[in-house]
Amino acid sequence: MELKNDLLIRAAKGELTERTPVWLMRQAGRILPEYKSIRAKLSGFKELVETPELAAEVTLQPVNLLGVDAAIIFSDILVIPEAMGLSYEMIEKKGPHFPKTLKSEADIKSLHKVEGGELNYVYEAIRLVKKELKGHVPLIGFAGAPWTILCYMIEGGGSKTFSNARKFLIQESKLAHTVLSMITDSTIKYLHNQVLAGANLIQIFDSWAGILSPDQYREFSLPYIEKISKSILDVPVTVFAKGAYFALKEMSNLSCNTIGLDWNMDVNEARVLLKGKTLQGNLDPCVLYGDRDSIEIKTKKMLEKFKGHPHIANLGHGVYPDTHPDHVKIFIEAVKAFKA
Ligand code: 1CP
Repeated sequence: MELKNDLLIRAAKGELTERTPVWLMRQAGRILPEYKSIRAKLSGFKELVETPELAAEVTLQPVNLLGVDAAIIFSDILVIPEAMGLSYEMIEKKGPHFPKTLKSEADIKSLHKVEGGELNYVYEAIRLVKKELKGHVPLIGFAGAPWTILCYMIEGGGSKTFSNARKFLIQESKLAHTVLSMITDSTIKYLHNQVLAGANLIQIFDSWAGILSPDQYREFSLPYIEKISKSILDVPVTVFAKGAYFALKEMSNLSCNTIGLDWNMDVNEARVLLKGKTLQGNLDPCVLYGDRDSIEIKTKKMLEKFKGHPHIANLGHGVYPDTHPDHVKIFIEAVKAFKA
């Protein structure tokens, strides 16, 4: 079906659009009372992710309630390790926990590559969302970058330093490459199926890019992101590598259309280093804790920095859970009012 609002797709393809498209990372869930009330009736986060009708419903909420220019499918990057044989639990107020983690070669031998069918609930949710959207706005599909997924498979949950995952790169670099390749092949299959189900754009989240050294990033992350990006031919691809300022120049060679910038990144520098790429971002999510005037002023200031360069407005990372939805709306409306 043809898209009625295709600003995101045109901007991703390098067009200077008549106004800047806007959406927020982590816009589905977390901040909306309407999400919280659905969530409260369920056994937990996983029930929501694995029930296509419910996942579809919360995917549509920010489109209808906030007026963003894209939907992003409600899921998690951790469905990939689960489909490979490492299941996760989502502990209330704490985050993900993997009862079994990767420690040895035997653990890795017990993993399997994703064939596709394991994640049918995601594809079904995508089909339902597409049906409901009726081409109103595009739908973004996503996955974690292999390095970020490996972090959780080794660490078993969130961490400030992911030092066990980084230790693994030092002590077991060969095994690390074996797992990274398996995650890459699984992710390719997964993302191809998301596109077949109707995803209009794919974003790859490398949330833990910034904890690697430039040499490690070049060895353990970029080649796998490139393999995934190169395999997606039918829709634009966005790569968001949090904290990877040191790699922006190399990222200009990735087979993707858009690079996401976090709020620490220098926009002027990124514009030069990433000439051929659309840029996405990069308002500090904390700006949304300010009052109306300060949100409007800072959003406008951010937009000015991208003027004349293909741009998709977003925050520099996911919206924080305690952000007031009205403040998110002020941000969205400020972008829509800006003369690009
Ligand atoms: O807009 C959306 O919220 C869409 C759905 C979405 C996305 C894109 C969720 C739902 N998770 C993600 C991606 C994701 N998950 C990332 C990459 C993006 C980023 O860096 O923000 C990462 C690192 C995760 C892993 C994860 N899932 C964490 C972080 C753990 C840590 O400390 O390292 C947590 C807390 C989750 C749980 C989760 N996923 C999504 C939601 C709404 C939640 C909160 C749980 C709940 O509602 O009960």
